[in-house]
Amino acid sequence: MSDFKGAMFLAEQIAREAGELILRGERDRFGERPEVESTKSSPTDVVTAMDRAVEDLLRRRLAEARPGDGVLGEEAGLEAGTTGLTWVLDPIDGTVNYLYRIPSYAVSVGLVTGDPTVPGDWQPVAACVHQPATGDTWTAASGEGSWLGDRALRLSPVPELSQALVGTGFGYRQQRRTGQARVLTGVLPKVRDIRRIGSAALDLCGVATGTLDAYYERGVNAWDIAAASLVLTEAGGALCGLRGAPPSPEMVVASADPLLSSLVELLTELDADTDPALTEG
Ligand code: LIP
Repeated sequence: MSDFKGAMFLAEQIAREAGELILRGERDRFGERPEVESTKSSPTDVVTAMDRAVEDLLRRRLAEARPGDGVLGEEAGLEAGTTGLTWVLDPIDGTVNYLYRIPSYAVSVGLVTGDPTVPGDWQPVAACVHQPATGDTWTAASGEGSWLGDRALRLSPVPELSQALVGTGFGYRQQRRTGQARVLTGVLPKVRDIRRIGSAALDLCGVATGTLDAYYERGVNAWDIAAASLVLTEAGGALCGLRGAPPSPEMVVASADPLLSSLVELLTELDADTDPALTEG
């Protein structure tokens, strides 16, 4: 077995264990909403106790299994390693869905080469995105393929822009959202429809699986996309930014050509990556 496939199986094992922890928490609360522990970039950008507990669990398991690797997690930041490989973790991608008990949230575990804090400098090599509420599990290993459960993924031919179902998302801050709403008014009349699923990882896995045709969003971080981007590229899709840039917090666009190029062209015309809220999350 290749090293990347071994890492993929580890990612799957710990993401599933994290999923069980989340579901146990749900059962123990008997349908009550989880408690918000703190907020980050805005009062609606929440952290729950479960975000922290899941990240702690993932970090513990990785320290046991692969002590030399670095770890970058949404909640606890970067711990540098010595192997040139870094695990990039989003313990619950789609935290607001989790808070409201909407099933569209996922545990995202990716392994990357390069520096995951620098857009364009990192490449995912192994990945698992696990959706605890449905049991869906996407896995991928570089050069080996991607899967939903045991079904190998391969993108179907993409429709033209006017027929495309496009996923997107919105940041947590008011100014960023004002810019995203402006861009949305330019995109919505040009596509079949828009979906706001609430988890960037599930959006990208949706494109890989064919439940979305494309996805774009401004303001996503490496932990939101590291694992799912490999699921998509191994299924034959691609991700990019605008104006030749790599995917970054400024913009991530995902699909396959020719739809990807059409959406990039439209978003570039709309200056979707250059509104004044550039640095806002
Ligand atoms: C969230 C995403 C969501 C996006 C938000 C945010 P979180 O991640 O995946 O789809 O629109 O901007 O980044 O905060 O739930 O981990």
